[in-house]
Amino acid sequence: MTISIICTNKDPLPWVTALKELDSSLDIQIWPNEGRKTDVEFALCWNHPEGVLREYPNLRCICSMGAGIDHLFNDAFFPKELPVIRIVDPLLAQSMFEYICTAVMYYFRDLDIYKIQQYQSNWKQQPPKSIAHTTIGIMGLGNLGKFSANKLLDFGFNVIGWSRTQKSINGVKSYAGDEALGEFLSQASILICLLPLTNETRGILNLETFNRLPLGACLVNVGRGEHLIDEDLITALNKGLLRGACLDVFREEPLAAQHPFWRHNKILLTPHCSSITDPMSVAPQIVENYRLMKSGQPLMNQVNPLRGY
Ligand code: NDP
Ligand code: OXD
Repeated sequence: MTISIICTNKDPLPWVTALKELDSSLDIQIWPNEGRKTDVEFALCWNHPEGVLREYPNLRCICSMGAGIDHLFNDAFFPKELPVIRIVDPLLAQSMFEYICTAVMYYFRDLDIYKIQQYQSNWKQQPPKSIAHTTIGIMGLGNLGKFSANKLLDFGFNVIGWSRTQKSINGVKSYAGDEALGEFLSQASILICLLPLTNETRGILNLETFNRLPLGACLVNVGRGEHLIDEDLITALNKGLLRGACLDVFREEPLAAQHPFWRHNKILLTPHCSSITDPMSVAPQIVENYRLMKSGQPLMNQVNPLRGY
């Protein structure tokens, strides 16, 4: 029985080390240099080449190396009959919160405005704001969104969240479903996208959405690049509908050198680094799932293929 690590833009070696440290008897191979493809029963994947998973006739389980699984379902030849599992990890949630908190504070303390003033040698104090009167709207109250919502609440922000189903999180007003989206958006002066990419959420960050936010709201997109309509963001920023956007994810990664986001003075961008899976932290859940698979027991963190997340 072999575990194959199939990834194109991640270094597989730290994953091999972390897994072997837990169980030195594991047979771990790295795509495309596995011995016999017929031995592979468990695939650990990140941006695998399209169709490659069809080369393993005895594959029994596919595990994402991150929280998101859209990179798997993007493959037109994905073996839909196999169970898919993903990463749910407290360190990933903490790291995502650190990024979101930094972005929120950047806008809350007007650092974007002071940066522009600095280039103009403009010594001007912005009016102070109250944390309790600043509303942070989080789209997606799952593993990552809920964690950040609770932490931002501890800072004193007014936190509201939007999800598919109603949530009960102490202190966080929950909005659910398409019919509640407008009411949710109308209050969010900083909007954070932590949704998974599905047919329902693709393109959700569009001009109509931006028009429903309070005038001059800020956007933080840490979900996926395809949540955002790029041209609509530029329009909203240029018209002043939005004050600024902090983007960590893009339709095409790495972002092409000629993309207008690089040079837009109201955009702060980072290279998909808001929360990077730590192999040491997640190796125990992967090994545990591998054992569960071998013994035919229910897997942890299994994705619902019908929902798409
Ligand atoms: P979860 O599956 O735990 O949570 C997803 C949340 O989104 C749930 O609350 C779900 O609602 C909600 N949701 C899904 N579809 C809809 C919809 N149509 N309308 C409203 N709400 C919806 O995911 P995680 O929190 O673990 O991760 C979220 C995403 O964050 C990942 O899929 C990935 O894209 C991104 N990510 C980005 C990283 C980065 O470095 N930039 C790192 C890690 C993750 P409900 O609870 O009701 O089902
Ligand atoms: C993830 C990611 O989904 O890194 O974990 O984007």
